[in-house]
Amino acid sequence: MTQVHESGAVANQSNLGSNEHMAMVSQYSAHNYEPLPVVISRGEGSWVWDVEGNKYLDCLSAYSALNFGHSHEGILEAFIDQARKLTLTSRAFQNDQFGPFCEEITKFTGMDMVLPMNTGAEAVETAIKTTRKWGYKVKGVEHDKAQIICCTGNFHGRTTTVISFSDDPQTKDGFGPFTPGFPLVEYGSIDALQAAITPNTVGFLFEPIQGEGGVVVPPDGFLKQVREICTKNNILMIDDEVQTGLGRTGRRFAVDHEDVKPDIIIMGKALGGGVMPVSGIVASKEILGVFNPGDHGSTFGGNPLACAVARKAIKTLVEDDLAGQSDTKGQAFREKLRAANCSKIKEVRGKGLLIGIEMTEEAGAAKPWCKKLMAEGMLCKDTVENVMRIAPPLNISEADLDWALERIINVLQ
Ligand code: IF1
Repeated sequence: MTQVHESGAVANQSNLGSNEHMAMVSQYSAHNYEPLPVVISRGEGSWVWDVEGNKYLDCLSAYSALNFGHSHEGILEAFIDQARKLTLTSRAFQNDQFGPFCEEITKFTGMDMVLPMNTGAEAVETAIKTTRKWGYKVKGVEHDKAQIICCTGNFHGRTTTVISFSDDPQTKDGFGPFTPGFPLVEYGSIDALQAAITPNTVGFLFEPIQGEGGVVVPPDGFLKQVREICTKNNILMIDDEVQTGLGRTGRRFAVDHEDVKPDIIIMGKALGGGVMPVSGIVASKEILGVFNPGDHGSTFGGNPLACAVARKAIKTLVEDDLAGQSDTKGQAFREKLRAANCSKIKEVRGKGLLIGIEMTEEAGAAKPWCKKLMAEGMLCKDTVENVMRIAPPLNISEADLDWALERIINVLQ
């Protein structure tokens, strides 16, 4: 029997309740996550409904993959239209979405070329392979000696090479041996970066704001100084915008806050419009020119459905000025939250609608507060132990954002 909740949400057709769903997941899925106990069955805009019809405001946006919100009309239309025509050809053949996608995304990013992939980690791996190959073929670094400097507190994905340079024991435990060639420097320290450069250094990989590291914003001017050092030492500035890109921090890309142009921009998450995985890297012709046919690839990379969705996502981002919306709404939210003077909040930080709320010692870990907010109808996630991340869709209404602010203040006071 299908119950209809007062909100008008139609309960899950298969009639299984949340507990039954969670029991199935517990029995049949690896326990590589510990999700909040909410079983979502429908999403629209910034809101989702669970199988019992309860309504929640989504303030995680699938870790910034839902910058356009749930079931965005325009993106769904582009997705369905293309799906009815052509979904996949592999790169063994050409398709009529790939060329326009490449032209539009290179113009959008101000770069010469793109190499499309699917997930963020695949795009990070592609950036690593690109940088190493450029190091050998163009810079002339000794064979198999290339070094890419990375940052403490980094998160760039879960593949074995990418976790090789993580400094979070849990992401490495049990997964060795690891890939060499990734020295770590303190995030935000220009001196540490300068000191780590050797003749074998080919790149510096960084997040312009560290998401999982606790929404850590580097010192003002850091990105400009990184640009100068990379240029001076002929090493590639590799900007991981998988989470911070596409309007999340109040600019097209987080590096735009300092008008800095990296050598490689890594994109993912929201590039897929919230409907499918789309990622890729953009760079100059000199850099992406190192690839010859057969060097690198992917079954789904650059598929016509992904290209159609990504083209619509980029168009929507520009037409709806989602970066501007994110900037304005994020600033207002942080100011109002700071003005509330909640004693349990140590710091409110972030840019645009990538917001971190650091709890005080006595307030303790962030996770219990996320659970309390869930009981109030708002979904968010802790990042490091004591930081709550608030990252709603960029087109969230001011009223809904104020609604979230009210709940946070109520729960924390
Ligand atoms: C999980 C974190 C966020 C990313 C950056 C690359 C990737 C990510 C800056 C890889 C992915 C996701 C992965 C997801 C949770 C989430 C996350 F908590 F893991 F660290 F957002 F902060 N670069 N981040 O943030 O992209 O391969 O996942 O498409 O693994 O639990 P992906």
